[in-house]
Amino acid sequence: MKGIIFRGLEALVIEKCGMAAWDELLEKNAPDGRVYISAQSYPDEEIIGLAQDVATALSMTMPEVLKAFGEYLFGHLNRSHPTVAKGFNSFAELIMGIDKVIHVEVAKLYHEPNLPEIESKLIEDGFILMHYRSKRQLCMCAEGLIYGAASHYGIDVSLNHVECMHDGCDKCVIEVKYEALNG
Ligand code: MNH
Ligand code: ZN
Repeated sequence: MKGIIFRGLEALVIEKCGMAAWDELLEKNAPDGRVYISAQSYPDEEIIGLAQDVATALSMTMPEVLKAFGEYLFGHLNRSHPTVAKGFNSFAELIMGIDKVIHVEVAKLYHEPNLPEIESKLIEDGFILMHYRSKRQLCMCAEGLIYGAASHYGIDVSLNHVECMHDGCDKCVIEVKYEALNG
């Protein structure tokens, strides 16, 4: 996982719980002297460990933490790469462009990123069906990112996770229903 994702979690934890809390989490879950550099890769287990301890500290479940993190992460990614989302005029366009536009750009900017496969299909105005596949199984993070995108465009969204890799399915299927304000 790229450092930029860890930096997002770091910013969220520091904002909500303070610097001391983050230092403690880091000490427990990362090698001594760890500093996350956005473009560098770090073990996936490290972010899972950090998120797990955030969950324990806040009496939240792991899916709840990943979802809250994903929501925050959208703004974080957007601040780091302000031109990427500017290319989309609506929430729906952005969601339709995750795999073929956003993550294609990401693959140009980062060396060997580990990205999920995301297929979005516009079923009708206000309804997108999303397929998510990744060996990291961060589908709750994807849900959070979708909520973050919705709040960026000021629209209402409701998600229905109808199939999940965590239940043994080969992919996650997420129904994305959004308030159609001109698409
Ligand atoms: Mn994107 C990783 C989904 C928007 C840049 N992205 C991930 C992951 C998910 C994801 C889930 C975690 C890896 C995995 O599941 O295997 N991303 C989304 C969704 C949206 C999205 C659902 C919009 C909604 N992502 C964006 C935007 C940017 C971006 C906007 C940047 C401008 N994403 C990234 C980067 C990674 C990532 C960078 C990290 C890749 C890596 O760790 O190697
Ligand atoms: Zn899932």
